[in-house]
Amino acid sequence: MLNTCIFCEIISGRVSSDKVFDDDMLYAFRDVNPQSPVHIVIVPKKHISTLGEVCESDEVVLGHIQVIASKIAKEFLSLKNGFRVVSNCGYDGGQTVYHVHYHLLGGRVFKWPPG
Ligand code: DGP
Repeated sequence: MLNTCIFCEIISGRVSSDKVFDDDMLYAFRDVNPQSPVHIVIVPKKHISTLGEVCESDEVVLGHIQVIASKIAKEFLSLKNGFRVVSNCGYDGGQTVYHVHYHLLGGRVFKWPPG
């Protein structure tokens, strides 16, 4: 069986998604299983499996994701009281989709430490 990546399928449009933002480096869409009133997934268009696999050449796109997460939160979603950006890495980190992504969560107050 061919090993396909669900986020690559979403980025290509072969699998539908509720898109929030898109540019040449990244794609952002609403999570299918939201953990808060606002739950967006932001993914680099380049397939990188985990944060544990990134290299120096990925600095630009990973930095860009932080800037766009802030822009989406403030300008598109009006999360004026704050928000959380999380990237789960590997088994211990709770990662289930092995294409690097950042969760942008908002619309409620989050606890720390996370479970
Ligand atoms: P993580 O567990 O950190 O790897 O997060 C993966 C997230 O991706 C999880 O919150 C659910 C979301 N997700 C998985 N498959 C799909 C999908 O097909 N569509 C959408 N919109 N979200 C998905």
